[in-house]
Amino acid sequence: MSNPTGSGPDGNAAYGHKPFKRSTSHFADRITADGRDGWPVEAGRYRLVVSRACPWASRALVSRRLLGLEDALSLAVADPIQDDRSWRFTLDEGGRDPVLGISYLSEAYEARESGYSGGVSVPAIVDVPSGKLVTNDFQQITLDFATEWTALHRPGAPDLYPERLRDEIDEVMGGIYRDVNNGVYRAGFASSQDEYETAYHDVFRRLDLVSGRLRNQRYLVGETITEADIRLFTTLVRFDAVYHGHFKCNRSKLTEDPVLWAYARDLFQTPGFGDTVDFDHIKQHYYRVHTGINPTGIVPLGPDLTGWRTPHHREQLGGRPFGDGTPPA
Ligand SMILES: N[C@@H](CCC(=O)N[C@@H](CS)C(=O)NCC(=O)O)C(=O)O
Repeated sequence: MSNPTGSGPDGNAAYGHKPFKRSTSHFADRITADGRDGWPVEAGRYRLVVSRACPWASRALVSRRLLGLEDALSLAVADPIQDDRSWRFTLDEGGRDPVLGISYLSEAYEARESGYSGGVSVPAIVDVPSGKLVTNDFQQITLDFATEWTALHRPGAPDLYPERLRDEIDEVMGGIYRDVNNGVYRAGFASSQDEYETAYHDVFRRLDLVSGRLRNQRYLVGETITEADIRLFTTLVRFDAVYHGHFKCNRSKLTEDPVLWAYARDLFQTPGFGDTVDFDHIKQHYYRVHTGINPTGIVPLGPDLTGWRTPHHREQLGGRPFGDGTPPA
């Protein structure tokens, strides 16, 4: 398939000699308890559209599971391979999302803004009655799940963004976003040697720092799982499968850092994390869609995934994964 996402924020647009730059989200309305942007939190009203390949969308998948929002917020899963009209619902019967009745996510963008010609990205939340896109603001969506959707949380839902820890969580997430979540993309889509090397060093400098931080504490901030862990997890779980080879972040594999590998396994084995991961979708997307960096479209068979289920022993560090709450079913 040739360059289906040439103009997308996550596509092959980096070829030229411009540094890779992630576009800012175009639709940043918020769904809030008081509905101040015109979108009140309401059970059954909205549909979350994701690709299981996408790390930014996967944050929303994990957070939705941990908070027990599945009944309140339904889910559409796009085909991991976009075509020239971007994300599509070819996994559904008749190639149509059964709730929204559309074949392409771009139809919800068009319903929101007629003549829209910008990028179409996941995660996206669509208003079911009107079919309009509400938001594709991946940085805000999960924070709002944690703080605005509270009336619809399951009993025992954890507090993923505790007020007293927000400054620390924001600071940790800031470094992780810049150097790791987005750093791997800067390395992978670099169009010059210098740009690649800078990104490569950023990735591993930050991972080394994070590994040091996690040596004696089970989670990134405080004693419990927070938004910061979700955001680090979605990159770590893709690391050996795609970022190490495809994005050339190959100083070391996740499995070669005993601390980070145990931390990632701990989360993977926690209900709400590993059960949202689809390694096949991940590999199909990256290796087949980014034809600029993998022109043959050949999808590697490895790595061996059996290690993800092996004991991690991180419970010895203490910590209370869900605080006073409970794991999701
Ligand atoms: N919404 C954000 C980030 C989310 C994002 O980049 N998602 C990717 C998938 S991982 C995407 O949908 N890219 C559009 C495309 O590939 O066509 C953005 O605009 O940069």
